[in-house]
Amino acid sequence: MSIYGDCQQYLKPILDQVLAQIKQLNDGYQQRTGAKLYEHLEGRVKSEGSMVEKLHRKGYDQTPTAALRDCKDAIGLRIVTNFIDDIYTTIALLKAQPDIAIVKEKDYITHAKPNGYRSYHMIVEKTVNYPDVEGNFPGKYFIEIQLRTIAMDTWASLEHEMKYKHDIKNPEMISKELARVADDLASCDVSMQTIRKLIREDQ
Ligand code: 0O2
Repeated sequence: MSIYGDCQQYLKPILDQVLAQIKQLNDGYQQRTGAKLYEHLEGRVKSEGSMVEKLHRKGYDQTPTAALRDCKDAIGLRIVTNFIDDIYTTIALLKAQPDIAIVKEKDYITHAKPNGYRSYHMIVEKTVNYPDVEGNFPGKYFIEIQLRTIAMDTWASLEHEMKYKHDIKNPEMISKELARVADDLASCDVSMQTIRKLIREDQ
């Protein structure tokens, strides 16, 4: 029996639908402006094992309702952009989608985490032509969307890898260095955006 119960069968199709929807937004934007919204887009359904572990860690019941309603990242997307501006343009386009409601937003770009982590997180609720765990039809499913630049993504990947290495000799120094690099990368993101603005003003 899946931790997602009968809804397990719908998670991958919903992920595929939302990926296609965002690709379509990008196509439309590209046709209008000649520029792309994002560099790449990826998504996953949280594995059964990770969901069971997360429910345990958060003190939730081991039930499909807890996995799909208390935890809101069974379906997750990451949108990686070239420039900071593109993140906010993408957010505005997502907010205009009639089948997507915004549930929660966290702007770790304006307010970076103390360790240097930067990213924009959204929990959205998408209405779909499948039943949901509460028996509604059309159903509603939460999706976690993380938006970040390539620089932020590179940093987060390295930092994530570090978290699972327990044999690091000088963890404080490494954390300090990671935070310094996060600030340097953030400053590069701002410079790159300024350069793009200057190029566009010239044209
Ligand atoms: P995975 O395997 O990436 O899905 P939540 O834990 O989601 O219930 P919370 O604490 O509000 O709720 O989460 P938040 O702050 O929105 O962050 C959720 C996800 O963002 C994490 O997922 C990471 O993917 C990413 N993230 C947040 N903070 C950091 C950080 O400091 N470094 C890195 N590398 N990634 C971060 P999970 O839960 O780790 O699981």
